[in-house]
Amino acid sequence: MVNVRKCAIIGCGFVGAASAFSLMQSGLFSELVLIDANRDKAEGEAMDLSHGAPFARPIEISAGAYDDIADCGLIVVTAGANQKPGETRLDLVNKNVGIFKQIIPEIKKRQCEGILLVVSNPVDILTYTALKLSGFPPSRVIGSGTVLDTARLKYLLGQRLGVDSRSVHAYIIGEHGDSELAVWSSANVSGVELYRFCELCGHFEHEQNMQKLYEDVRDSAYEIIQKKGATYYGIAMAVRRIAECIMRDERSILPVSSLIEGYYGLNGICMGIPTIVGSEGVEKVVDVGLSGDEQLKLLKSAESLKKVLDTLDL
Ligand code: 6V0
Repeated sequence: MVNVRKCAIIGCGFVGAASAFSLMQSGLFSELVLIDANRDKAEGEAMDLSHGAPFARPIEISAGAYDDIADCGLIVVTAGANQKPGETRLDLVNKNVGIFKQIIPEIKKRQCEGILLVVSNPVDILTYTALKLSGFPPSRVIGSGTVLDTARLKYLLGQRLGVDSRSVHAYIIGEHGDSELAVWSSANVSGVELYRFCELCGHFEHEQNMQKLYEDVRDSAYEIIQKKGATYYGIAMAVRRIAECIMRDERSILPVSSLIEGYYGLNGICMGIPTIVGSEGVEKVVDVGLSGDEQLKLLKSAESLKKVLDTLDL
């Protein structure tokens, strides 16, 4: 039996703890179980968060073990090494696939019927790893994909154009990493084609400006890591948003990472593509319409992921 009001977070470092904090405030769950290889860390975070419970909706937060996840509606995996200054996400692959080889079989053993949300990096490779090792159906294995990158893009565009970032509709898709791409061809501000809206705001050098924005989005994690050592608040908000879509069966479209089959000829990889997300997890991958150039960039992004997947023994 799945308890949709119960969530487990595996990995209680910066990202796990910040995600627990955002989920606690979301009111989506009445039970939050924190699991970490370092039990003290999980216990400390559970205590600290619990002391905020009187300011939130009723919620029980505890440090737990794998047996506690059997009935969880959502299992969020944030365990694993993070990037150090100068490291790419793909540099983390061997370390974190090794960690997933410990964690995912433990989840599989509990025959859990909830949804698995992978956040650890490289998130697309680890979503695929979790899918293979868990035996879960593809709809129940979701990676955070380019949800955070897309939020960064919306934020920067909103700032530049002086509009609420929620009125900006644009996606970053592909690998959550260096080969990701911006889908400018369908980008718009509440229905007004993006470049036209830019012109209304007095911005005309579209190609140059959009390239700079894209690079700022792509490289923002490097900059944050350089300045403060890790990124965690933005992703914690993204985790909350994905959890909301699932637990409330919102069927919102988010660029999560999931198994891609037959999308612009791509098969057998996981990466961030706009997807309808609801109570069953991945409901449908959506073709937002890509220009020829965007299709080429997507294929390149997929190739770089495929190359890494081919080196793994799953
Ligand atoms: P961190 O602060 O080092 O925390 C990692 C935690 O994982 C630690 O508490 C470890 O004890 C724990 N851990 C390690 N091995 C295991 C194991 N076998 N079982 C249980 N727990 C274990 O890292 P941080 O929290 O900063 O980052 C976690 C992961 O999130 C990294 O891979 C980041 O790269 C990734 N991020 C993903 C983002 C995304 O958009 N998907 C964004 C930011 C970070």
